[in-house]
Amino acid sequence: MVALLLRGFEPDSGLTAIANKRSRDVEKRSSTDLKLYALGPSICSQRARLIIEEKGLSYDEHTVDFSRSENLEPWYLDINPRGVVPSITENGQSLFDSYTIMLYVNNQFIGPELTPDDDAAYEKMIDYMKRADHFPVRDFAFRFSLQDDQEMDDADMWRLFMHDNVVAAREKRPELKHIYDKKIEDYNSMEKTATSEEDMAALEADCNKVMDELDAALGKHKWIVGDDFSLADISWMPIFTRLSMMGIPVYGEDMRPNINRFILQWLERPTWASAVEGHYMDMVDQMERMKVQLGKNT
Ligand SMILES: N[C@@H](CCC(=O)N[C@@H](CS)C(=O)NCC(=O)O)C(=O)O
Repeated sequence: MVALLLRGFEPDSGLTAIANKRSRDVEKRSSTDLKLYALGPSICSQRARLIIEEKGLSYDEHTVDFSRSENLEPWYLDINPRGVVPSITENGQSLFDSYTIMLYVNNQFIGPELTPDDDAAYEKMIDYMKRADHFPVRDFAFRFSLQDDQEMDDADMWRLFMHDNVVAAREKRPELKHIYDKKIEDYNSMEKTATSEEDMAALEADCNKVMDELDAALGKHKWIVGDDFSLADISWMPIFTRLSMMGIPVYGEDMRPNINRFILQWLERPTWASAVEGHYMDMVDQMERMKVQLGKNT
């Protein structure tokens, strides 16, 4: 029934073009029926939830149940043809990709302005957002999960589980093979990178370089591109914290102290509790179901 109701959304129907406009050139309005499709603490979901909440907008959230392959169902692929989170829908239109969602929500709606007016600062913000978007957190997560001496191997289980589910979906709906095949290819490439010493050393070097750059930027002003909070800050915070949670610390009192201060500033923002911390447990049931399916009952 839900599938029938949602069919007809037009993914990306011109909204990306609006997202890419400068905020000052877009007339602001209030939101009406904004809906977020997300998965708890996933980095990209955090970004989409954070922009909506930082703007002070009301919204409904639907937790996409990956453990039941909801992301692979036709109704969700109508909204997000990549079968990933996050996506937003409003008034019969949908938009995906956290980078685009952040720009769009900031541009469209009444609320605090989260992009700098100054052209040079704006370009810098876009550059930092794109680099955050391409940052290979997944590869670090899978690499970490492959180490023998750590217990939290959830990331690799997650990859295997997702892979199996896409294969099953492809058998069930061969007409969507073109979408499922791309996902299978993606999961396979992830495994290759995580098991290659060379690839991981290169990723680590890139990671250190960008972290040093961000620490230096934060040594000059309160937030990443200036003294005002911006979309660049929303883009990077989930990466800093996720790497730390995975045992790859990139900041601390004695290590990149400016990023450390940035995180302490973040903890003061009300959206930390509502859009980040409050969603850490959203995946517990899904992880349990995944372990049962993989025969790894705890
Ligand atoms: N560039 C996209 C990436 C979306 C993405 O990969 N989302 C992850 C969660 S952070 C996901 O849904 N992964 C599941 C999968 O790869 O099948 C964005 O920023 O929205």
